[in-house]
Amino acid sequence: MVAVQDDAGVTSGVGADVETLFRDGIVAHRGAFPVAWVTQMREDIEIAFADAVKRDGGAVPRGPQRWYVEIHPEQMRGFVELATHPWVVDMCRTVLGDDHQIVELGFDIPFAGAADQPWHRDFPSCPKTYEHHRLTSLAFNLTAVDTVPEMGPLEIAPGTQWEAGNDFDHSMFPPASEHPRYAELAVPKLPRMGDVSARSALTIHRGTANRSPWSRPVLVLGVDAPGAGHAELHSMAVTPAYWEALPDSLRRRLAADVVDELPPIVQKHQIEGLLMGGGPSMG
Ligand SMILES: O=C(O)CCC(=O)C(=O)O
Repeated sequence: MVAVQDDAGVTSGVGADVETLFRDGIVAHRGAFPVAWVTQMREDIEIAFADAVKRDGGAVPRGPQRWYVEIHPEQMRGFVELATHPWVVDMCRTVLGDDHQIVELGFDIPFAGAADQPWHRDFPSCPKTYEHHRLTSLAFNLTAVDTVPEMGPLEIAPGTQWEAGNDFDHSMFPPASEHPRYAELAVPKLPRMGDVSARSALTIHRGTANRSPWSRPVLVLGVDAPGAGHAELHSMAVTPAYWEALPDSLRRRLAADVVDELPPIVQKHQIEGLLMGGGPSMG
């Protein structure tokens, strides 16, 4: 286990998890939230989805029967508990530094009939990561259901967060010739309600075909190290009263505009190669 020092000189309790994250590109923390809290999160996801899917650009297709929706913190009743959860805060501070910023809140929903996605990462890598093995952003995921294989779990190819990918289509989609290698590495993730994971969105991954009758909603909290630059892809906002009620420590970590009325979010972070269910390398 690595001993990780935070900026205050205190040894962090997440050293082993950080080590797993750096090795695999993903690490789970089981049972972080009560099931009742997750049930409420699911209700909020379903309300937000019903609203977003009616609006142009409200829900982005990520393949057949699969959508991504970005929301404002106020749309999720448990946002403060999530963003201030000690494991989440410790992982952010240890990996991204004290000045990290929460830049994105959203969710994926693969419904019954969702297909295998092409292997991909969510954005291009950068030399800091592939040359110096520094992670400049993290995605925290929380499943809204107990995942079973029929639901088409997220598959991840451990260790691939360090691949440069400069030859990938759009620097995000590895060539078809590499797919067997990722399939060989692939680990299906079967999280349960209450679990939270932290991953690098650069770790090559894909959602798989949902052959069950159930949807598999997954919340996403995106966090950047200073200068990582993902905030401009997102549009989080909060109302003045909500902002004032947040703990100081969270206000400092939240990249959100303070506005009188929350604007409906029109998605800016499209992954073009996933829109139709095939990556650029798949034609
Ligand atoms: O199915 C999942 O959990 C992840 C989906 C995904 O990777 C994406 O839409 O970019």
